[in-house]
Formats: sequence, C-alpha cells, structure tokens
Amino acid sequence: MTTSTTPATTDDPSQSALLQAARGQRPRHTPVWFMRQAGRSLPEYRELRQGTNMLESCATPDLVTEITLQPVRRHGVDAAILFSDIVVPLKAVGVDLDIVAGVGPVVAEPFATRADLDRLPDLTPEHVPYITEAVGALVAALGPTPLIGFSGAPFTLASYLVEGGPSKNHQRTKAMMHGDPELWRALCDRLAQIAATFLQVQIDAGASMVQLFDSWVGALPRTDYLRFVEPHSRAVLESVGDQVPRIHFGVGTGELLADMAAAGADVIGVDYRLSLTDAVARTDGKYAVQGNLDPALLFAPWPVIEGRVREIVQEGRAAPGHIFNLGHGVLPDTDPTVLTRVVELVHSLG
Ligand code: 1CP
Repeated sequence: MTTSTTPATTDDPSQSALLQAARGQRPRHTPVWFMRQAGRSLPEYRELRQGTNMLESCATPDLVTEITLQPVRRHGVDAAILFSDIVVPLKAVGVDLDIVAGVGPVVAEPFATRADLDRLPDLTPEHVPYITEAVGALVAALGPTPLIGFSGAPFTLASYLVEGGPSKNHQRTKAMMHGDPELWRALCDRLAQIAATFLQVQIDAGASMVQLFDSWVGALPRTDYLRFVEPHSRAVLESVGDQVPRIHFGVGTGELLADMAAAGADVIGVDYRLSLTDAVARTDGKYAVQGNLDPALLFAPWPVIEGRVREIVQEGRAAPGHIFNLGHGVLPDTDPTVLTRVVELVHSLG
C-alpha cells in the first residue's frame, strides 16, 4: 500500500485568480467575467436555445452545462456563472410564472395579500434536482475555473411577484412595503429562505462563489433599504457565511453601497454609474470590488473601450481585491469578439 498524499493539483478553483481577488489577495492578473456572459450575444447560444423556452432550458442539465461553458471557451473568462435565472426557484416551488422572450419574468397572478403567501412554500433541494446535477457536471468539466452560483435577493424577487413582471417604478412593491409592512416582512422572510436554500444547493454541488443579485434595489432611498430590505438580504448572506465568497450587486446602488457591503458581502458589485475609486472610498477600502465597465460602451470604437478598461483596472488597484466585470449585464447585440478582446486586455495589464 502506498501512503496517500494529496497531490499538488492545479485543478483547484480555490487557487484561481477570481477566488484570490475575492479574498483580498493579489492574483497574477485581474480576474474578469461578465454578467450575462451566456446569452444572446453568442451565436452558439442562440443556436442551442432554438425551440426550447427559457425555463425549460434552465431545467435541462445538459443544456445548462453547455450554455454555461460556451463563454468560458470562447472568451477565456476567469469564471463561469451558472446558466439559470433568479425566478427559477420561484417556479420550482410552484409559482405560476414564465419568462417571456423580450420581456422577462411574468407572474400569472401577482402577489397582493397574505393569502398569496400560501403559493410560496419553502424551497427544498428536492425542488431543484436539475440544479444539483448541472452544477456537479459543470464543476467536473470546468476543472480549475471557478463556477459562480447566484440567487435573486428578496427585494428584487418580491418586485417580480408583486408587480407581476418587469417594472420601472416598483409602485405596487413600494405600496405594499409601506402600506402593509407585516405582509412585506412575511413575504421577504419566505423569499430569504428560498434564496438561501437556492444558494446552498449550488454550494453543496460545488459552486466556488455566489452572487446575490438585488438588481432593482437602487430604486429605494437608504432609510427604506435599511428598514425593509437589509435584514432579509443579510439573512441570505449570513446563511452562506464563510463557506464561499459572496458578491452583492445591484444597479444604481451607489447610495446603498456601504450598507450592501456591510450586509454580509465579501465583494461589492459596482454598477457603471459610480467610479471604482468612489466605491472604494464609500466602503472604507474594506471590501473587494467587482465592476464596472458600462455595457453600452462596448458599442464604442475600440480605443474608447481600451482607455476605459485601463482606467478601471487602475482604479481597482486601490481596493483590497478587484474582479473586472461590466456595470450590468451584456447587452444582447454586443459583438462577442469585443468581449474576448476586453478579457485579453485585462489579462495583459497584470
Ligand atoms: O429567452 C431568453 O434568452 C431569455 C433571456 C434571459 C437570459 C439569458 C433571461 C430572462 N434570463 C437569462 C439568464 C440569466 N438571468 C442569467 C444567466 C447567467 C449569465 O449571467 O450568463 C442570470 C445571472 C440571470 C439573473 C437575472 N434574471 C437577474 C439578475 C441579473 C441582472 O441582470 O440584473 C434578473 C433581474 C433577471 C430577470 C430577468 N430574466 C430575464 C430577463 C430579460 C430579466 C430582466 C427583466 C427586467 O428587465 O426586469
């Protein structure tokens, strides 16, 4: 019998540039990935998705695996993000909703009363076996490249349930929050349980890091954020604890950044409206940052993009760690060759 020693493996995502940056260490190069890197900007994605609707795709492990791997192969990004959607766990517990092409999530019967909570039971791992299967297959296929798991945060999920679909003003959501704070709290408690379990399923299956998307919470003033939202997001982030690094992201959240970081993040996501320099100052230099190239700038001439990428990488050096990303998701018409060039440029800057 030979004594077994742990081989020094290069196949360990915990030693990746992404994880190092999230832990506040200095990797050899700035890691880079893109929100919505899988999706309509890729012709190979459009081909694969033909004839399968979004939610069906999300529940088919072979498709999820292939779609998740496409941008990693094509762009050489430093992370994969699971191909899924924030409403997948809501659908899994039985909420009647669909993802309508060109629109987004649409809920058949929007939530308005306490009785509606009966339509939102707790999530268990048995509700989402296809997530466990897809994450397991991905971790095996990705080797040293980390897989990022994700969930929607309670506020953003509640907004879809209460508005019934995408919303600009979130008026019904705000009306419930202020008009029936108890119902709001009960709804967000359930959503926090669902979000925490959805993340835990992905962590248990091998995800190396997670991102909590509170995409639309920038619609709130700080006092409302602290009173009505932060405790629920904190519950989700604290449930992850130190199992894997946690990214917390929202759009237009410059005024909430310090609170969102302190809610239990290791990495604070920064949208394109705030410079990384300001983001570092607002979070007292205590958190790694992720961001923040404006996705619309990818349509500008290359020298403009190059200049901005260089500035962002430079600004990121003031943070304890920096993960290069866009300030929000890749726009569907983006030329994917530009994304590849951005990855090459970020890596070349060390
Ligand atoms: O038919 C299609 O191709 C549907 C388009 C699409 C895709 C590709 C939707 C509908 N969701 C997704 C995938 C998706 N959603 C990912 C994949 C992983 C990756 O990044 O590559 C992720 C992380 C999400 C998460 C998501 N869904 C968020 C948070 C991220 C963000 O962009 O802020 C949100 C807000 C949603 C809701 C949603 N799902 C789909 C759309 C078009 C929307 C937004 C609708 C709106 O404007 O409110």
